[in-house]
Order: sequence, then C-alpha cells, then structure tokens
Amino acid sequence: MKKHIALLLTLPLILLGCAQPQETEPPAEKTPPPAKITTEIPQAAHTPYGGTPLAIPGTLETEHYDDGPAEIAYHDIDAENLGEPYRTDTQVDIEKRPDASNGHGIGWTRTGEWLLYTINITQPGTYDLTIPVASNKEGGTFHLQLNDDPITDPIQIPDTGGWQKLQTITDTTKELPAGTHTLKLSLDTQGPSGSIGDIDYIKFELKP
Ligand SMILES: [Ca+2]
Ligand SMILES: [Ca+2]
Repeated sequence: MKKHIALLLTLPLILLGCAQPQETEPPAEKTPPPAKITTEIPQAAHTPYGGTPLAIPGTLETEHYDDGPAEIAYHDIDAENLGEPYRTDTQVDIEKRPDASNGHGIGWTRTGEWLLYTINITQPGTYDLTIPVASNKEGGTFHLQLNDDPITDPIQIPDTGGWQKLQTITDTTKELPAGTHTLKLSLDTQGPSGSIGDIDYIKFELKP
C-alpha cells in the first residue's frame, strides 16, 4: 500500500517533468553586430574598342563601338546580330561589305538604337564630317552627341540607289572640346526604307 501511495505522490511530479519544455537547442549565442558590408558592386562599363580611344581628328569606324554589354555600350532592338560575326557576343548588326572601309559597317538600324564610342579629341574646334551611307529608298535620321549633348542636327540618309551602294554625305559639328569623351551615335527615325540606313564610318576633319 505504501508503494502505491508513493507512486501516486510521484506521478504528478513525473507528469510535471514531462510537461517541462525540453531544451533541444543550445542557448542562442549573443548575436554579434552585423558586419559592415561594403557594397562595392562592380559597375558594368564601356571601354574603348581595342583599348585605345579613337583619335579625333580621324576616322571612326562605326563597327568599332565601345566594348561592353548591351544597354551600356550600345542599344540594339534586334535580339541577335543580323549580320556577320565580326565581333563576338554582340546584338549590334554588323554588315560585311567589300565596298566599306575596314570591310564592315553597321546595318539594320532602327529607331531608338544607339552606339557609344570613346574618343580622344586632340584638337578642339568645329569638325567637318564625311559619312558613307547606303539605303534602298529614302533612309531615316541620326545625330551625334558628345557626353549627352547633341553636336549635330539630325542627319538625313538619302536613297543611295540600293543597300549595296554607298554614298558619302557631309555635315558639321558644333565646337568640340579637347580631351577624352563619349560620343553617342543616336539612331533616331526610320525612313520609307524601313530602316535608318547603313553607316560605314564617320570621318572627322578639323574645319579650317
Ligand atoms: Ca539593329
Ligand atoms: Ca566601316
């Protein structure tokens, strides 16, 4: 009988013991203050094609736009390069053509596309431009910017008599400062050709 009484007395204590929360995890360590994170995320950049800024006065081959990813070095609405694999991993439509300087130019140009060129202007001043272009039917317009400031009015690409017929058009720039700058070729409006036009190069000659 004594045994039963003892069990009855200890049973609630055993049950109480079971009800106690079991400590399964070690006590949380004191959380150290968060480490100071230096958020130095590498920024995508555009760099001169071939490593050296294009010298002005001089000839800027349109196919030698800056190295760098889409939306940083260029914007092209065509998902793939519709032309030749002159440069790897690019959306820019590069056309191979025997009549072009350096054997290549840009084609399949559409409204809103743009290309950047790092240039080094060694002589400040106003420049004459000569630009071989081709268009089957009347082309569209483009303009140039220097560090986001327009340096030409809209330049119209005429009907040159076919996509394979280059014709040199001319224009002039505003006063350009010496130094290293980013030139933007801004492709603005498509013409009846359905494109802006093929552009081989842009030659910059200091105006006398
Ligand atoms: Ca394009
Ligand atoms: Ca060219």
